[in-house]
Amino acid sequence: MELSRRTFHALAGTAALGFALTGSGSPTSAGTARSVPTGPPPPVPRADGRRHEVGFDRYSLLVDGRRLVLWSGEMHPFRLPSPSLWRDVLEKMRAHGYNAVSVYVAWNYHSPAPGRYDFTGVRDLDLFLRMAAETGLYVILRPGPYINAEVDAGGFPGWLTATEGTARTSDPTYLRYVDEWLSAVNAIVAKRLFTRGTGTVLLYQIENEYDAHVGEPTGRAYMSYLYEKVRADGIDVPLFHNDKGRNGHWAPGSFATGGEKGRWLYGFDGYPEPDEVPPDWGRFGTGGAKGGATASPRTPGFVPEFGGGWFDPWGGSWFDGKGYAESRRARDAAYERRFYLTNLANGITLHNVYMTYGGTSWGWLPAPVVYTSYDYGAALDEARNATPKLATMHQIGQLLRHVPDLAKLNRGKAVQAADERIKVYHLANPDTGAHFYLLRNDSEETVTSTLPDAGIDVPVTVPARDAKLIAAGLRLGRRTLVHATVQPMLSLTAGRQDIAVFAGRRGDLAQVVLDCPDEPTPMRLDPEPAWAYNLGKLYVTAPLGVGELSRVRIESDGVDTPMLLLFADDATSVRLWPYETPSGQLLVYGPALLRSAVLRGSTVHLTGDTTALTGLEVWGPRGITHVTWNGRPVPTRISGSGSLLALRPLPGVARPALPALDGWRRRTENPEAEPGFDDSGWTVADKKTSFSTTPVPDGQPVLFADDYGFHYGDVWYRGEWTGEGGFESVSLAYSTGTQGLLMAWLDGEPLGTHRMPVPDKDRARQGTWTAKAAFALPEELRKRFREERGESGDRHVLSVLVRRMQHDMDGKALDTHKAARGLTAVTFEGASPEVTWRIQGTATSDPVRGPMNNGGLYGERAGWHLPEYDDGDWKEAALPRADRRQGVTWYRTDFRLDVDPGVDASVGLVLDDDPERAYRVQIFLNGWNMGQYINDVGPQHTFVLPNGILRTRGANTLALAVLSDGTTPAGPGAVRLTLLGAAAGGVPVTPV
Ligand code: IPT
Repeated sequence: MELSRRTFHALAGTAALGFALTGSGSPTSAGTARSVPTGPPPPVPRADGRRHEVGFDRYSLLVDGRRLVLWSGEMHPFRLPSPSLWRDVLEKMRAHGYNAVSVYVAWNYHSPAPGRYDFTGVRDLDLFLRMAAETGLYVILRPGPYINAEVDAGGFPGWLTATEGTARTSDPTYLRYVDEWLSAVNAIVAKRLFTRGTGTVLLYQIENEYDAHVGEPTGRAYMSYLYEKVRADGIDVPLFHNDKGRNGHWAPGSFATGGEKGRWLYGFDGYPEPDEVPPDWGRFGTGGAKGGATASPRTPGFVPEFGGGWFDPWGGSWFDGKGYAESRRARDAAYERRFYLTNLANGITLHNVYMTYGGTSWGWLPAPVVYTSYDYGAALDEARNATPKLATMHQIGQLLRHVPDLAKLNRGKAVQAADERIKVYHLANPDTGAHFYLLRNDSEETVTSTLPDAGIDVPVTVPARDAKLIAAGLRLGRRTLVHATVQPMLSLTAGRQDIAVFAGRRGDLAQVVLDCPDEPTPMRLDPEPAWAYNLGKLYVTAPLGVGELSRVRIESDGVDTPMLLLFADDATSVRLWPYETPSGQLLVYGPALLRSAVLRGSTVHLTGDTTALTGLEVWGPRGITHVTWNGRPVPTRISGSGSLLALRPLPGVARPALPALDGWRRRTENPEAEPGFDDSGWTVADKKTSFSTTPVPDGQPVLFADDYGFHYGDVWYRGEWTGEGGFESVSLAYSTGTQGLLMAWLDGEPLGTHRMPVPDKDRARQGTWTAKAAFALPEELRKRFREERGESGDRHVLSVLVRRMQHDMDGKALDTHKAARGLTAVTFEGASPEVTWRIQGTATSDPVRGPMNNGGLYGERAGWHLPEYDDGDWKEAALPRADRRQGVTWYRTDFRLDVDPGVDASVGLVLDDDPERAYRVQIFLNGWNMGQYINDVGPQHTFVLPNGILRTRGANTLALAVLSDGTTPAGPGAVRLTLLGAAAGGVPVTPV
């Protein structure tokens, strides 16, 4: 195609006029600086059998001497109880540009009792680490011992709440247990270290946001102890701690680190509110808590946790959870760009987004503050679907991977935008001559401005409360970018051509200027782009999002390799998949996900997902002539852009049909309320002392459930006495987390239900969830007792069920996880009977589903939640129900699914009813406790059922344990399955 001003005008129309004609500015010095050619991206980490060196300087990590920017996402294997699906999430992260995954390991999840540690099944840490290595992701491992993480007791095992000593200090008893835990974890991790070539564990965190004993001997001794312990266990990768804010806590030198230099990183966490101006951390920013200097000048900028969403509390009262759609709206894709790009502009080169996949706090895992879903408003939702927030992550992740210039940045000379509403950060790589300008718009309007100080006199648009990173003087393959008005996304070489991708918002105008000493021959492959050549520069413009992908090919400009420029809006950018193979780089365009690419002979074998009919286009190494998709040959032709282009679109997905849930069977329980119930096997509650932070009331036995080995879920008490039974009233003091409750019966007659009131904010923060339930003796019982008066030897039983919810977290290292759970004191008015208390919680810890699957309901103790339980003698029941009853009623049904094996269907269970009805439901799918629904509290109505636990081809058993307080009619109301996502593709799922 001919190249001239005339061509340009003809093609570009008015859109780009101002650009080419005013584009006189040979921009900055940077634009013309000779930059060094870019090489291939850093190797994808694998368990490759070789030794590796992991070091760092003040700019970045150095892996085998090569700079690495860590772009990591947090997921918690314990929040996805189906190992096959770990792979799904990991592959999605890897494909979307992450190069690392950060994981907490929760002590409580693995340890049902002191000395017992279980890493099998859904708890198989080694399997997770192997999968991460197979996927090509580095791992940041965070085993606590304390993790916070909105899990029960912040990750401390229930049994630790009943032990001596103060947790999170150098207390010897506590440290003895810590040793047990770390020895167990480290035995697995030491075999999966990247340094050894047997895994990809790259960094290891000790403790979590520990700011209680900073500068105190116990704090220093504790941190030093953890450090030495982890080193002694053979963990030789850099260690770090996540400072709660940029306070400089636990910076290098603040405690004994074994005298090792360069083995301890400083990191800090950040969870800014969406309406905040993104904070400057210091190194490159103009402000900063430490007067512009970094808290740790010799280590690279590191945020081990940066908010990728936020957790949501239970509904009702002042904390008022609104559901995760709100979380995702408040911290949307633009939030991510504004905050994360500001982080990069502040010199952060190790960046982990908490959460990237939030998952499910199933069973009794959630801390009192949260309900079952831990979706977090993350980039990948709880049902494993991509959300629009992934576009930000994808674009930045690919950029960091493919543009190594970003790994070593200094602050450049101050640059101001023509429009002062745009804040500019100017960064420069001292070695390559590349310059980056972060343009941030904190205003409420879209702003279009030039950057005359940087020689960029074409207008750059930044939408309201958004940000954009633009580059100048950047080497793209064999050419140099003078500058561009949109963000570069990647640069790679596929076979005979260099490819550069630019991405941005739909409707933005991309204007890209390339150095071209010789007048090139551009070729427009899609209708939108236009160009002009002037004084050694090629000006290309393309409006984003008018079509899908816009392609321009440049050749004959004196460079022997042609270059392909691709322009994508957000929606298109997330369908562009770079992939590295041993024979070279690939770029695939079209499908919803690319999981893998393998070259064999002249064929490239691709696997991945489609969610709708889609085209497929592959740019790859020389000699590739054939393509397969998920094992099937795809007929292609060679396109004008040098790709292999599918002749026909790939099919989308047929959405599987889900059955209605009917055929329910029903059975009531709580025989524990009956006086004649045999409780001889229960534990006598007669202890006199406790290590709980809750005082033992004078003259009463310890009633705290944890002291008797019952750590999770519901707990029953039976107080028995003989003698004249009459009393005026009984006061039951109890302690639970949020949404706890207590119900009581005397001699089989209901006394009533008491719900834990929500304390004021301060008390709630301190974890003070205690109340007294006072029940007066009902008239019938009074009468009965009057009649019985004098007949000595009468036996009375006070039965109490406490839904105690979970242990508090211990964020401030005050042992708040040791606050009692269950009954705490019982006092009678009008009598003083001699009561013998017995207590019963979980029967035995489920060896497969783990210690947090079950509480102590009768049905749970009798296995009513299990698929193998025979409910043949239960009564048939139709939903919805409206029963008024204090106590526990179970509903069971079976259903079959027949999802095509090639389809990844993500299924949820929805419960709905009149919100006035006071009842709650524990949901058991095939025996697994998938969470708790509280009908009159909310906000959660949909519960994700992970495949593997859910049999997508075969029979499933659903059991609902309904706890109703008798003050209103109780359901279940509507109960149905819902399809939360469907893709053709997916990972093979092994039943759990
Ligand atoms: C930070 C914790 O480190 C993490 O475990 C999690 O609890 C997260 O917060 C919130 O989801 S603590 C910080 C917000 C004070």
